[in-house]
Amino acid sequence: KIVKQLCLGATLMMGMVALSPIVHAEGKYKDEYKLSLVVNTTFPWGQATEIWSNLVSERTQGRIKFKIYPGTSLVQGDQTREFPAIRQGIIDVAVGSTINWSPQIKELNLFSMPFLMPDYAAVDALTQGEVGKKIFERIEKAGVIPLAWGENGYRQVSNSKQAIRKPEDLKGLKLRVVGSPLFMDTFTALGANPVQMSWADAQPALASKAVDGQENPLAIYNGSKLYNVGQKYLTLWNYVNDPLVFVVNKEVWNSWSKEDREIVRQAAIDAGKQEIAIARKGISPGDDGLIKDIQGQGVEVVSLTAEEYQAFVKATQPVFAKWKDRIGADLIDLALKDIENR
Ligand code: X2X
Repeated sequence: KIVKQLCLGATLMMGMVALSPIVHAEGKYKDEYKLSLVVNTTFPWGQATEIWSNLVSERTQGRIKFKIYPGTSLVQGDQTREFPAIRQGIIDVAVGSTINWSPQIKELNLFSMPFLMPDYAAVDALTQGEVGKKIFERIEKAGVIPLAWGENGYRQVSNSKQAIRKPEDLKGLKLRVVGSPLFMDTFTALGANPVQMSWADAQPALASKAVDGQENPLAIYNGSKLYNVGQKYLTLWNYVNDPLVFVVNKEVWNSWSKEDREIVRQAAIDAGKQEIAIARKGISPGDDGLIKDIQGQGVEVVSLTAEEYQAFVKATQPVFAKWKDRIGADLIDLALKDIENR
C-alpha cells in the first residue's frame, strides 16, 4: 500500500512540474524585483522607472515585475550608497544618476565636469557614442549590468539671497551640493561655501534656511516647489548635466533567460528615449513653458550673456584640469573630440 501511495505521489509531482512554466521549475525568478529611485514617480526621472516597469511586465507577460522604492529608501536615503547596494543585491534594479554613482565609478564624474557639454547635441554625442560605451564597460567591470541612458538634466543654481550673474555673486553663499568631491571643488573655486548632503536632507535644510541655495534640474526645482522655501533667484547656466543609467544587478541578470534579458534591455532603451524627451520639455528657448511657470511663482530667472558665461568657464578651469587627470585624460580628450564633431 505504501509503495502504491509513493508512486501516486511521485506521479502527481511530475504532473505538477510538467504543468508549471519552466521559469518556476528552475526556481530562479523572484516574485518581484526591488527598483531603487532617488526622487518619486512625479518627476521625469521617476517616470523613467514607471515606463520601464510597465514595459517589462507587459512584454514578459508578468514573468518579471519591478517594485519601485522612491526616496532611495532601500539605502535609507543615502544616494551615495546606492551603487554598492546594487552590487550587493540589496537593490535588484535601478535608474540612477551618474552623480550618485561617481564615488564608486570615477569615470562617471565626466558628466559633472564644469561647462563640458554646451548643449543637448553634446550630451547625446557622449552618451550615445564611444564615451558612453566605455563608461558602460566600466560599470559592467564593477559588477553591475548597464542597459540604457536617460536624463536628469542640466543643473541650474538657485538661492534665497541674490541673483547670480557672475562668480562674485556666489561669494560666501552656503550651497547644498551632492555627495561628490568634484562639486565641492567647483563651488569652492567659484567662491561659494558648498556643503555636501543627501537630497533627503537638502529639502528640510533649504526650508529652515540652514543653507542658502542648491543646484538641480528645473524639473526637480519645480516639482519640489523650491520657490516656496525662499529659492527666489535661479540662474540658467547649464554648467553640468546628469544622465541617468538603467541597470540590473549581475546575479539577477544571469538568472533570467536570454529572451527575457533582451526584453528588459530593449524596454530600458525605449523608456530612456521617452524619458529624455519628457526631461527636455519646457526648458528651452521656443519651448519654455516650465520656465514661465517658475517665473509665475515670483522667481527671478537669470539667463547669462555669452560674456557672463565665459567668466564662469574661466573661474572653473583649474577644477577642470585637476579632474581631467583624476577621471582619465584619454576619456576626457575623447569626449572633447566627440563634442567638437557633434
Ligand atoms: O541629489 C540631487 O540633487 C539629485 C536628486 O539631483 C540627485 O540625485 C543627483
